[in-house]
Amino acid sequence: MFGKKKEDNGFFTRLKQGLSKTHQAVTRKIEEATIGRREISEDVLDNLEEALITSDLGIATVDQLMGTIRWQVKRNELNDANKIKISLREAIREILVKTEQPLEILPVQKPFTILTIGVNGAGKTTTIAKLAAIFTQQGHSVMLAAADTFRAGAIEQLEIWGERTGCKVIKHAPGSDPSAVAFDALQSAKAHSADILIIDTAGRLHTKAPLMEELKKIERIIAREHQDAPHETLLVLDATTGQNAISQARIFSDALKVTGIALTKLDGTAKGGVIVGISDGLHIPIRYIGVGEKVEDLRPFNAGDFVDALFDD
Ligand SMILES: Nc1nc2c(ncn2[C@@H]2O[C@H](COP(=O)(O)OP(=O)(O)OP(=O)(O)O)[C@@H](O)[C@H]2O)c(=O)[nH]1
Ligand SMILES: [Mg+2]
Repeated sequence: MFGKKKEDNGFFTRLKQGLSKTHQAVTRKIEEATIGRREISEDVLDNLEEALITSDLGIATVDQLMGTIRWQVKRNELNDANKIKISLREAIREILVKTEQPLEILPVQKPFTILTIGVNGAGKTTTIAKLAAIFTQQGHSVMLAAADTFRAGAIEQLEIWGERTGCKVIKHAPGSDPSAVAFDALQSAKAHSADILIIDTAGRLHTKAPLMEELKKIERIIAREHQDAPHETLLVLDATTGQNAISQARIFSDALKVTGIALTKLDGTAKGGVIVGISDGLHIPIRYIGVGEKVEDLRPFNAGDFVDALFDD
């Protein structure tokens, strides 16, 4: 196992460092609730339940996990409080593994088109830059569409990343129609035979209906102009927003066909447990996780590594 981690260019170490606050929040509380108790009393179970709720796992998920624990206690399969951590770890791994579905760049008619959406500041543009670097390294040609025409400086921000990653950026003037940018970018990517087109969009509150309509329009235009596109609608969620990330995901996926999630900013937050609630409650593949601001800090989501980083000391 160590060999695998070593080959990982230190990402496992960064993942572990990034998750250290969540690790502390989750495991310390579980340990406080369980370690040194010989019997599993109602008290221990109540404390454990509270520990999980305050670790941002979400009520429904905690109910389910506690149901399993209580069942195991009842059947005498769990007769030692110290074993609770092991049982929880396995139950959490089982939840996470269901949404471990890395994004595959399918051999579709070019370009494979990725529409990126999410609330303000979630990490969309940074994630696009990181993806551009990953895909370019894999030998794909990548183009970017600056369809965030709303926020001042958004186009320049994407252009800087385009320069750094060597990807062409298609843009219009600030304030222009984002779906027109998406349309042009698609034509240009086809003309250049680009493998992948990634479309940046303006951050929007999921509660603002006209802005959601604007996103739907982009989705419609891409679908009309290109077969089976968008091939991926990637919702970027900020882990530091905790349970709010789950309600964002519900509202965005009511409006658009969200096919994948990138969960950013898992570093520096104690709310990383939210990934379990996202996995359990939404059934949308978690494609990537972000544990830092650097390009190499975005990685395909791997449930096993995540659980190891979360529980191991
Ligand atoms: N620590 C940390 N910071 C991140 C991560 N991902 C993004 N950020 C930071 O979050 C901030 C916002 O990122 P952006 O990519 O501009 O977010 P956005 O969703 O495009 O924002 P808008 O365009 O305003 O909607 C930046 O300072 C990023 O460096 C991450 O995984 N970890
Ligand atoms: Mg942005």
